[in-house]
Amino acid sequence: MKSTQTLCSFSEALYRLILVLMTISRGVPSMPVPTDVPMCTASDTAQYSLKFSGKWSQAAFPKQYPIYRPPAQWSSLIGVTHSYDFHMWQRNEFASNGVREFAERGEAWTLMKEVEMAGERIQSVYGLLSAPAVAGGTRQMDTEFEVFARHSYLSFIVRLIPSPDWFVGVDSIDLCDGDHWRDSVTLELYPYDAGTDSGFTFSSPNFETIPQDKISQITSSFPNHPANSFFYPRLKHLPPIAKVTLTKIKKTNQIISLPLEPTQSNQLPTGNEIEEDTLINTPLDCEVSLWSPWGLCKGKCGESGVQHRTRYILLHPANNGAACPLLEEERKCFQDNCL
Ligand SMILES: [Ca+2]
Repeated sequence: MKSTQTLCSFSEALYRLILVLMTISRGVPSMPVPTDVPMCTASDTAQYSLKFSGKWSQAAFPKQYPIYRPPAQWSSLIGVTHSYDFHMWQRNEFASNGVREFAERGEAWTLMKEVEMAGERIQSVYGLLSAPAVAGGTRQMDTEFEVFARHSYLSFIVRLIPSPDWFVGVDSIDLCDGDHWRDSVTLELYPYDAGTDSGFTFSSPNFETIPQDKISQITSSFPNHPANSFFYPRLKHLPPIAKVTLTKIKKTNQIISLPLEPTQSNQLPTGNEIEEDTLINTPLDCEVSLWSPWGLCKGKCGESGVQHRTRYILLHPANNGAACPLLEEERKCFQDNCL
C-alpha cells in the first residue's frame, strides 16, 4: 500500500517540485559567500548525470527479502544542490520532519518545504532534483542536475520500500575539487535508519520511536538484534544495497538553468537494467524456534514409552547457508500416570 501511494503521487510531486524550484531560483545569484570556507574556483557551472543503481537483490539480502505486497523497490529520489552550510540529512543527527515523512512514507512535501525555506533564509540551496520511483530492488533511475561554484554540493535520499524508516542517500558530496569539477564520482550506498520508527523488519507495522533517535547506519550487526532484517551475524559488512554514479556531462547550448528535465531523462531506454555486479550471494543460515515441551508419554501402563517434542523453521536457509537441524526429537519415558 505504501508503494502505491508513492508511485501515484509522483506526477503531482513533480508538478509541485517545479513550483518550488521557481521559488528557490529567485535571488540566489546574489548570495554572499563567507571568506573562511574552502572556495570552489572552478568555472561557473557544471552539469551532471546521476545514475542510481539498486543492488537490493534477494541473493545479496536473502533474509526476509520482500517478494510481494509490496516487493522490494525504491521510492522516488529527492535531491538538492546546495552550499557547504546546508544539510538535507546527516548521520548521527536527528532527522528533520521532512526526512522522517519521506523515510517512513515516501511523502516529499515537508522535505521540499524545508529545502525551499533554507533557500529563502540562508540562500544555501540552489535547486531540487528528482527521479521517479522504480518498482524493483535492482532497477536503475537517472536524472540530471547542475551545480555552481557557490552551490557545488549534492545531497539526496531514496527510501527502501517496504521498510519502517530506512533509506539510502548521500550527504553533501562536493563535486568541485578546487579549481575544477570532478569528472566522475561513484559511491556505494548502505542503508540508514531515520531513527523515527522502531520496526525491525521490512514489513513491520508502524511503531514510532519515542524519543526520536539519531540517524544511524544499519550494518550486519547493528541494530544488534536477530529479528532485524539486515542482521547477518556471519557477515563482517553488508554488501552495498545501491550505487550512485555522478558523471559530468558536456555542456550543450541548451541551457538547463533549473533541473526540470528529470522526467525526460528518465524515459531513456538505458534505465531499469539489471547490473551484473548485483549478483552477490549472501549465505543465510537456517534459524529454528525453541523446542516445544515434551509431549505425552505414549506406551502401555507400567512399561517404557516414547514422547516427542518439535520445533519449527523461523528462517529458511539460502545461498549455501547452514541447513536446518532436526525438527522433531523423541525420547524414552516411563508411563506411570496410569488411570
Ligand atoms: Ca528505525
